[in-house]
Amino acid sequence: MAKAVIALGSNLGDRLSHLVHAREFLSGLSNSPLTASSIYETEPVGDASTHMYYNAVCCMDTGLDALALLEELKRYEQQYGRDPSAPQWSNRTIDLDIIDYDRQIITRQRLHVPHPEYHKRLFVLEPLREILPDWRDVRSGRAVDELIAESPKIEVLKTGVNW
Ligand code: A4P
Ligand code: MG
Repeated sequence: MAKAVIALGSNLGDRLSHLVHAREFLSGLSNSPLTASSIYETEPVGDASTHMYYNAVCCMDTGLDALALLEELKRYEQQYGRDPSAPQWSNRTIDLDIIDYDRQIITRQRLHVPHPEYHKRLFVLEPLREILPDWRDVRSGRAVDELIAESPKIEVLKTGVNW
């Protein structure tokens, strides 16, 4: 069994319903109850994004290996309305990224774990710190508090939205 940390993001359409639906999907893949952060409303990072995001992070236990988990997430994204030919970083109904897989460093053509950019993205780090306050980056050993202090500042608002 492996512990996987998944980041969820949505900035198109009914963002709450996209996150709720994706959380149910992740629960179905997890062998124990999911740990989920609050939903954060965040300023878009990157040129192609124009709408505010809802972001969250979930931690799950999975019997799937890392590539099989990626396949499941990508299949779900496509079924659930992502256009696979849309430019990178464009607005999206749902984005599911593997932030961490059992503290492993994985460098495959289709899969990089930890997710290459997460350590400087407050829209991942803030919800991550909420559920895993003792988190350390497996590459650098830096604590999540340090990563947050060093990340480019963007607007990140913890919502009280029930999900
Ligand atoms: N891939 C490689 N490693 C991974 C991994 N660890 N997890 C490959 C998931 N996928 C991984 O990803 C493109 C390809 O990356 C996949 O086919 C997979 O084989 P994608 O999710 O289809 O495309 P993307 O999301 O547009 O690209 P990417 O690089 O994942 O972008 P990000 O990092 O997801 O950034 N601003 C705010 N506030 N909130 C956001 O959630 N998200 C983005 C997208 C930009 N700005 C944002 C947010
Ligand atoms: Mg992605």
